[in-house]
Amino acid sequence: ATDANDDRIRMRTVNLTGISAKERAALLQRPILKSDDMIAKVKPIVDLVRSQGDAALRDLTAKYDKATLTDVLIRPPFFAPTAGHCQDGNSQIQLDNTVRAAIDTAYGNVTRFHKAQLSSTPLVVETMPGIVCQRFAKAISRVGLYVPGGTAILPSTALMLGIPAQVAGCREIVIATPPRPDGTISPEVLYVAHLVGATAILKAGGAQAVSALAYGTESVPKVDKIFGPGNQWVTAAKMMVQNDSDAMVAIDMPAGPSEVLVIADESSNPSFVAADLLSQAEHGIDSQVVLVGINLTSNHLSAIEEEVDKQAHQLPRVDIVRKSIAKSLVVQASSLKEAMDFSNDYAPEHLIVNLAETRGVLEMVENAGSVFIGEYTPESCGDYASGTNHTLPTNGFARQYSGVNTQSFQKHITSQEITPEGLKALGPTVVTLADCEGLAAHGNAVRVRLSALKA
Ligand code: HSO
Ligand code: ZN
Repeated sequence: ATDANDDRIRMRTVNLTGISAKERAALLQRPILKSDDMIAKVKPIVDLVRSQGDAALRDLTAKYDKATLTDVLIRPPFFAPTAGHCQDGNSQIQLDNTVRAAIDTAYGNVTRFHKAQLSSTPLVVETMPGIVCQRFAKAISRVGLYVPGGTAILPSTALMLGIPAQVAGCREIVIATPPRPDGTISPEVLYVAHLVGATAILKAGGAQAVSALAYGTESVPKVDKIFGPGNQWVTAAKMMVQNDSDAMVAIDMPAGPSEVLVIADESSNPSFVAADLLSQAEHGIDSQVVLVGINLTSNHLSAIEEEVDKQAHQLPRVDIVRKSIAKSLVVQASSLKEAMDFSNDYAPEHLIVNLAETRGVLEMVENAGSVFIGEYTPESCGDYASGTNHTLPTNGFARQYSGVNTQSFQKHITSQEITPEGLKALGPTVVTLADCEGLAAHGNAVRVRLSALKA
């Protein structure tokens, strides 16, 4: 029998005050990713693409994406500005005008924010008279951007990865994304590829795409760094190629399921809080959603829970939300400090601060991928169009990783130039340290010059 209550979509509630350290630690846990198992599963795929190249990509794309490809890789133009349609090889694909305008607005904001991050002027410091040290940034030459397919198409991810690559000045920008069953790429992704100046689109997803980017194939250029979120297969393949010295490839960060932590007090609008929780919960069944209430009355908490249940049932992705909300958590804190301590220990990918008084809160944030302040700042704005990047550290990695930014697409080179006077001043220090390490040749490189200067 199906009772109406059986279908209620509700969260688990825990009070922070008075719980044991062990119970608290358990609340901070994410489900463990069994990366060893996954690496064993992706290895044959990675190896196959490495040894068989395009032929393997074609077979795997037929198998997993049900698409028969003529070309595994397409080159620009991806958009014909005068005709106004997108282009995938010989196919012309229409893009909705409203969507195009929305992509343009997002592109403008995200570009403005990422241009401001460019470290274009070299850093020059005279550390001692005659000793000039410099640091300057150069773009990583060839980058691969993974844009997931699967349960949702994500042109926004193409923007979030493509814009910093373009701003940094990367020479080769390859977007990898699984094709649609007819073998084409969605017009939204084609249009973004055009805007960000992508030099190629690889029609493949999963571990096979990662392998092609890492090693290159007959048609796919090998890249220097691979970016982007993906499922467990993609993540495991990225970890694998990063550890293979033959591949000589870097990755952005270990990616896991999306997360949001919302801090709310009695002033919060229950429907806003519920909508924010659900917006992350709809990403996938493994999305992590946490609400930290500060002295919420049981009435207010019930109102939020009612809203979660009500809004969830109206969502097209209710089946996904049902599973992710079931694993989510409401934590009751008795002060802002207690709430912030919990959030900092959890290190969420997204932190939403929905409080009557938000002044000073940002300064209290120690660990978070990106922070959303005030009741009119939904995370969705950052996901799509406000300017910040949405490729952020998950799984507690906000403790040590930054989200993707312009500098993720650059490396810094240092240089120095020393005058004879500078060498006279610094040389003896270097000679002493070289002798102390027993590295006489190092010392000699200074000694021969100092003698020449004396002569
Ligand atoms: N919230 C996701 C990004 C995204 N949202 C893409 C919508 N589309 C990152 O955790
Ligand atoms: Zn999102």
